[in-house]
Amino acid sequence: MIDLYAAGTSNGMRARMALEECGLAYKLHPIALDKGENKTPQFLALNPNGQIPVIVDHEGPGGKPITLSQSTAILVYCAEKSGKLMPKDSAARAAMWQALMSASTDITPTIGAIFAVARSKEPHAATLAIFKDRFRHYLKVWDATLGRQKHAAGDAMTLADISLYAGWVRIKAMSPDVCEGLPHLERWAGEMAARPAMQRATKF
Ligand SMILES: N[C@@H](CCC(=O)N[C@@H](CS)C(=O)NCC(=O)O)C(=O)O
Repeated sequence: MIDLYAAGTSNGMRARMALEECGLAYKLHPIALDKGENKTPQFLALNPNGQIPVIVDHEGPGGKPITLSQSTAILVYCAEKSGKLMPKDSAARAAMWQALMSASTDITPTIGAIFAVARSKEPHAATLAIFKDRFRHYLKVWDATLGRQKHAAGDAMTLADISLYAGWVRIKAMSPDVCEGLPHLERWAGEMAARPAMQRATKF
């Protein structure tokens, strides 16, 4: 059994999506970020950064418990444990890493920047515009990619789809204006949304 500590943010959903899609048994422990539940001594013992998501796999490598933070590390851990969502073929695997990194290290931090500026006491319009433009550029490139192929990294569903979809769900809910006019992304997101594992993973 795996314990998952998470909230319904893109990073939290990303970890839960991986557990669900990989079919790994887990128990969700919701963490209320607005109440500071991520800053308690018990939580900081799991992740000194005080951030979700965190998993504790009581039957980790070698049968020993393992505690893991960083949503993308959790994605890779789930894929390796289950043998799912990471292509075996070297070229397909390289394509997966590229798409996964784009979703996790371009898309997700830009979402974080947009939310941080928008929620600040004195939101700076020009700074917000820079991050929204950057985000929009990434989405247009993803839209073109998904016009050529079924999934984020090619024909098969991989971890990259999970990472990208978690970001998409979050930004679509919070800032739908940035997501307009992207038909191929919408087609892909509709297919992702239809997956029962995704439906379970996005309900917090
Ligand atoms: N790079 C980390 C980022 C984790 C992160 O930023 N978590 C946010 C929620 S999405 C959080 O816990 N924020 C609360 C805080 O920093 O106080 C990951 O991918 O897991």
